Amino acid sequence: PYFDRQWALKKIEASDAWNIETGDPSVIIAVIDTGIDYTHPDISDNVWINNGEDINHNGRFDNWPFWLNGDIDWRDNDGNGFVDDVIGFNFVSSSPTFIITLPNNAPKDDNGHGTHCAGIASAATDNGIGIAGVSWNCKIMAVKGFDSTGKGVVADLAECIVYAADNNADIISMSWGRYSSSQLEKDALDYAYSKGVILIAAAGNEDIWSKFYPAAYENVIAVAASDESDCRVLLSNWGSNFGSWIDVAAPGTNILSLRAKGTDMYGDGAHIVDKYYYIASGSSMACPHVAGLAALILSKAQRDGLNLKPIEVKTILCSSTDEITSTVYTGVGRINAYKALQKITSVVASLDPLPDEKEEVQGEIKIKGIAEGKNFQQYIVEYGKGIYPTKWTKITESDNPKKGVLALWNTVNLNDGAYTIRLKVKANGNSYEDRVILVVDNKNNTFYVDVNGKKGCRCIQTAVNDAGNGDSIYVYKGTYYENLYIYRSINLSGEDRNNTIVDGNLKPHVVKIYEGSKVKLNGFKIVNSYYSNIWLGYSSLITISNNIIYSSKNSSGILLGRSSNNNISNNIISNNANNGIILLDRSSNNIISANIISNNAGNGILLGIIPTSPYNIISNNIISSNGESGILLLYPSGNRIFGNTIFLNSHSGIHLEGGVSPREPTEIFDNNISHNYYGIYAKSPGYIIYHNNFVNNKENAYAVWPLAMDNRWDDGSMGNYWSDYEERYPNAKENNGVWSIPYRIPGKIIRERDRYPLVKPWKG
Ligand SMILES: [Ca+2]
Ligand SMILES: [Ca+2]
Ligand SMILES: [Ca+2]
Ligand SMILES: [Ca+2]
Repeated sequence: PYFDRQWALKKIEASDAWNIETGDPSVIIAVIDTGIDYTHPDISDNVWINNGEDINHNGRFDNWPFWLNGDIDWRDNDGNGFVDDVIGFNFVSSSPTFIITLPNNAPKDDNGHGTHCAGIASAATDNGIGIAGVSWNCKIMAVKGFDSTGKGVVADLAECIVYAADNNADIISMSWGRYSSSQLEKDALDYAYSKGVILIAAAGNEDIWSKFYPAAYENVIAVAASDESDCRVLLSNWGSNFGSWIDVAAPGTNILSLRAKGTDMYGDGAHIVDKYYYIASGSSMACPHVAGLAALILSKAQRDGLNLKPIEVKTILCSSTDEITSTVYTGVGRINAYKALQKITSVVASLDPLPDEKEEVQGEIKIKGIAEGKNFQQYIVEYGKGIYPTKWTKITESDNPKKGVLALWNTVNLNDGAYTIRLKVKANGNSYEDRVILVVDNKNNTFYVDVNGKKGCRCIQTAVNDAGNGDSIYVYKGTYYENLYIYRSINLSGEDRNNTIVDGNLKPHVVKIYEGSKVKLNGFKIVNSYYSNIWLGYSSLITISNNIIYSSKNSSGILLGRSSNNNISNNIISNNANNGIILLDRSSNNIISANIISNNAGNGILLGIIPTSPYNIISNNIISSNGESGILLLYPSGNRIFGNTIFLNSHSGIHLEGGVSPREPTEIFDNNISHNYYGIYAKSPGYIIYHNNFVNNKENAYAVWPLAMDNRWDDGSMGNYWSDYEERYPNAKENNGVWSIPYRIPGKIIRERDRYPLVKPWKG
């Protein structure tokens, strides 16, 4: 009944595929996740049963004690080492409890994620109710490695993998991961792989190039998320990860599947459909589509008398895709079930990994891999320019199967840039393939980008993909609707910062520099991100200069996280929905100078939040008319803030917030601060503030009791200029350029005072 709402199944041509194969109950998909609601009417018939533990022999899991004729007897009846694992097992390390209870290891889904994924792969289908799974009859083994909050630890997950492999799972579906690899987890996966288990995992949703594990291990099929138009998912608030390590894409937006009883993954009630169903998005949902298809492939192969190895299943999956649209690599294409089921045979087309797009290659390259199979006819190795080539050039071909070096490829006389290598294996009258992408960089050169495609390529990201370390990109005037990902050391310049416009189309970021170094970005107008216009994460030695950074919808002009030793200068940063520039999470030793930062709805510059951002220099900026303060400092240590002109900000010129003494004082000097509500609003201790001119602010200074203390308001002999001094201390006498009576900072704290207030404004 819901089939019309399952766009993903139509996209992968599931109906035609089901005319060939609907899945055999002997094929088992282990879903390692938050468990499964095995009572859900749309999956209960497809839940794997461990017959040895089904002690009432009814083919169902009856999760109550044997004395009530259930399956629970607190014994390991089948001797596999696990008690009462009737449909799988709960590996979540249970927290110690003082109430002694008998263990119940049922992998119940208390989160909803696992049931949703299981339904996508193999909901009971054609039973007159609910949704269709990719496979109709294959069994789901419920292996719980994540708790109700979605947290899981590697040790538990490794146990989950080994359990699935030891209990005859054919496929393991893993809709989860993290950005670090683990030897323990890899060993578990290698063990499963050696037993012939097909391993499939989600690529992650952070819209970045970084490897996400377990998807990124070599023996695991990495699945990115695509949308209804067969584009890599890039929405306002998330995007599928990408990169040469991705194998295939599969549908991953607005996927209708099962809702585990009592759960609401997004917690907003809005994604629940008719009580038993749920709409969710992410590469988590893409992954079980591939797992379900792998189950169909195995089922059909079984009927054909074939026992396929994981690498053969992967070959079929990757050789039957439809084209995907993406400016960054998102796998060979989007899976197609119907095409896959027409290509079932025992063939391997597999290329070994080459240096990925973060590295570069030079000279002659050995292309290694495997080209073999039943009724083998021929293999061809070819290359094409770019990440989704339309033209291919043959490197070599052979009528003999081979394992090892398949071809030698000399890149010396090629133009530098990104290339795709494709291995085609012809066997059984069909064609099979694998691809790798790499970047050839034999020389330093400049790539040109032109919106009309006359003087260069049309798309900036294409040039970024082509550029090796040290290369340059020159972008002619025009408006480019792009979201750029920069990860090599390149010099990116626009022809004219008023008219070379990169418009982010309200997608997450316009320019994302993640784990980057020595990137130069200048001469652009960068507008219309959903989050920050420029995002620097874990990056250093980046120079951002002479740009206009304008109108981020929900966040800041420039956001730095964990990024140090960068230089941001001579930019105009205005009209952003939050801060002009924000430094977070140990971003240190950055220089922010000579920018104009105005009309942002939040603060001009925010240095913030524990862990603090130390040792930055903020100098010679013009910071005006921002909706909050000119500069907001939260717990900063050892920063230097000088030479700035700060005026007409709604709250304060400089706002010191956070009641903890810094390890090293931040110095604030030589600034001109005028026409703000507060010139300086001090709500924290330990600053040194001198040689500033506080002129005609509604309140030139205010110290908040009891947090502002031990601030020093002079350099030992000279303090600051306060335009309201004389009206407050009419009897003061001049004494060598300073007034004879200290300037007490307004507020309840008597000790906060400028001992040497200046008679005349300070002039640098
Ligand atoms: Ca039973
Ligand atoms: Ca057992
Ligand atoms: Ca038992
Ligand atoms: Ca180059």
